[in-house]
Amino acid sequence: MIRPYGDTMNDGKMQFSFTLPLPAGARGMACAKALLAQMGVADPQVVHCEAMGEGFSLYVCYGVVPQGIDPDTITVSEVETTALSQEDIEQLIETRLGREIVIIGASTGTDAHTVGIDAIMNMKGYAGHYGLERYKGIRAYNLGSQVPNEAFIRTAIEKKAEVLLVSQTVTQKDVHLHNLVELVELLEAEGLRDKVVLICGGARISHELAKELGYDAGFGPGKYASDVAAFAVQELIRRGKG
Ligand code: B12
Repeated sequence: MIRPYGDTMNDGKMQFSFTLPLPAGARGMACAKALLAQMGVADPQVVHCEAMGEGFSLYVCYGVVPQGIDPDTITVSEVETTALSQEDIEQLIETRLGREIVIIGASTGTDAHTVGIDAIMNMKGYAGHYGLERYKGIRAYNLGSQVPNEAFIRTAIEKKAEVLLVSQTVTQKDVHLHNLVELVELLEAEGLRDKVVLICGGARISHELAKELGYDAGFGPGKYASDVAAFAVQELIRRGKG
């Protein structure tokens, strides 16, 4: 069994951060503490309280949780693919597919966040990892943000895209789920779903969620162009698209 680590191994110390619909002050701090106690957190402490606009306040608290976890009892769903470098991927495209592959990507629906999809696609890349536009053998089209699902599919057909990348950042009221599911339904209606490699990504996207929604893979924080390209290229090879 393992427990969270704060000062000493397995001491169970955790940090909590949340907002309450109360002005910053003594009542808010007391409520934050009481809430943690109700959650079974021992020795709750409010270490930071800050106003967040009128009538709202942010809290950072510490406390000790009694629970532990056995990592061996937890199943994890991860993209199962061999990690490859940009050079390995380019070589694989040349030798196994023997042609350029077309990839389109966008932040779809009402989502205006572009940094995630840019990180994966833009030539200059992100955190030292070049984006797909830089890869030999990949023709990448980044359609930007707030692209309606219908327009996304239209462009995919026009460009003969084999790999579709969807970025979803906003999760308020599960808008990302509705939007991602709608795209799958539209692709199915067009008879295209099985003809493309469909990948989604974003801060709250896991591979498990992506599979549940009908995607081939999902990528979250800490993933880069090479992770996506390695999966896409190996998936095309697996499907005999060489
Ligand atoms: C910058 C930003 C904005 C900018 C966006 C500008 C732009 N051009 O992108 C602006 C100001 C426009 C904005 C607006 C809003 N935002 Co905003 N925004 C952020 C912020 C600060 C950073 C997001 C970001 O750029 N992250 C960096 C990138 C690199 O990370 P990433 O997206 O996770 O991408 C990585 C992976 O997830 C993955 N990935 C991402 N996409 C894809 C796609 C594929 C195919 C693959 C394979 C991988 C992949 O790869 C990337 C690299 O590893 C976050 C808070 C935060 N610190 O995260 C809030 C945040 C995302 N925003 C939020 C909100 C609520 C909004 C607004 C609704 C606010 C409002 N009330 O108006 C609006 C929504 C507008 C809209 N219609 O979409 C919330 C979302 C909360 C939620 N539960 O949904 C956040 C978390 C802030 C918060 N704590 O409340 N926002």
